[in-house]
Amino acid sequence: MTLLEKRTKINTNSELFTEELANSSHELNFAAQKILNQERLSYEEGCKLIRTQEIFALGHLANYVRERKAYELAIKKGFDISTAQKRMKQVWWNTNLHLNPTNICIGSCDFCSFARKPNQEGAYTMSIPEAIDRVVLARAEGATEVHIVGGLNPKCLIEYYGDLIKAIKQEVPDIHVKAFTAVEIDFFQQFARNNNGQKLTYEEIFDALIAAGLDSMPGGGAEIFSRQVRDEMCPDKIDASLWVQIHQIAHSKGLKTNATMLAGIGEEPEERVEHLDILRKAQDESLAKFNSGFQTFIPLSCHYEGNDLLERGVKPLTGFDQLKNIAVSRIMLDNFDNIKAYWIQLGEKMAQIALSFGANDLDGTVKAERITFAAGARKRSLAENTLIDLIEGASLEAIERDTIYNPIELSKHKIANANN
Ligand code: V47
Repeated sequence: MTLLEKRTKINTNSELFTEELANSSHELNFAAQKILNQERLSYEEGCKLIRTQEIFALGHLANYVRERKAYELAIKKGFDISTAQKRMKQVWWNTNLHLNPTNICIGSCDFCSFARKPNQEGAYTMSIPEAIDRVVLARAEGATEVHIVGGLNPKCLIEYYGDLIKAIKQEVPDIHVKAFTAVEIDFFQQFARNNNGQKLTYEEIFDALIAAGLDSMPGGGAEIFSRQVRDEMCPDKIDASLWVQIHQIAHSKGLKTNATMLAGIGEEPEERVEHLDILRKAQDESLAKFNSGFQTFIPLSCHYEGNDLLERGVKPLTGFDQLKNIAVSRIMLDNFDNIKAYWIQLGEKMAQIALSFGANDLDGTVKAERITFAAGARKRSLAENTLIDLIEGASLEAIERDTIYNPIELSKHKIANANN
């Protein structure tokens, strides 16, 4: 019996298309064959995918991978076949608040329009009570997650953030705190000292933050791992190996984390595949060693207001590029359960189309996004019903989730609204 014959059939149109492609002379037949055989695509094969203009074929392949992943995850979790079949149609979203407590940053990332120097106009730092008010309000409106990231501000270190998280958990104990990029963790570590004046290790930083109430980590700060692009765009930023190391320390502590890739900052398409390859290896290691790992990959698209990247000749991503980034990441990252179409950066309509190109998550209501807004995004929040309509408009089923991908049947705020 060949591998192809042994494979569980999921009987969808995308599977049928993949089988036809595998048996054809189409330029992507190699990918279809490997996907059907559940074999991993190599870096070189990923490069062929990212360079293809065969967008429909790529989309079908990625959609098939998304469906099969959902099916297999459901079976692995002990659900029956009919539930697994339903899961193939489901797309996740959540009710979340983005909280950016400070935009003061000593970093110098050329693409960032959010950061301000301490005395620059528009520089801000929230007091803890001000930040708490925002979280309390968001919770009352149904948020189940607060996503906290900020600038590298020497006045906002582990003491400030430890107090902030503790206060959040005191006021709103049931909200999930997803906070701090690896870049911020590294920044805290540079300044943190114990009572004897000795530097804290990354492990100790995580222990302190987890004790304060940290629940998981977002995926920011990864940008593009390529050394050449980093040297040009964000030379001071931690490199790929330290970014990965910090996430793996988080995994060793049992935290789930996410991973991003910021495209459209002057990288070659092959450097995006290299980025995926690094993440795939890191995830293999984490899953083998720890009871945790990356949950979700989020391909980001650079925005250009307030930075000079376009003047410097950087080419913005096209719609094709954005869809290819979603599809190729879905195909290459075979050990990631979720691919997020971040509507803030893709726009609602492109994010909806991305759901047919391998994405299974739209992120959430977001409420008060500032980083992409500073760079020209025009919407920083979506109503729950709009998210649901986008998903249903793609003939998929919208499922509200918590941060660690448990479905939320009927959240408390909805019960409250229904009772009013
Ligand atoms: O780390 C900076 C990027 C990231 C720009 O983990 C820019 O669930 C576009 O990480 N244009 C923050 N992007 C966003 C982020 C994120 C978003 C949604 C979900 C999750 C998650 C994480 O935004 C930064 C940086 O890579 N960024 N400047 C810009 N001009």
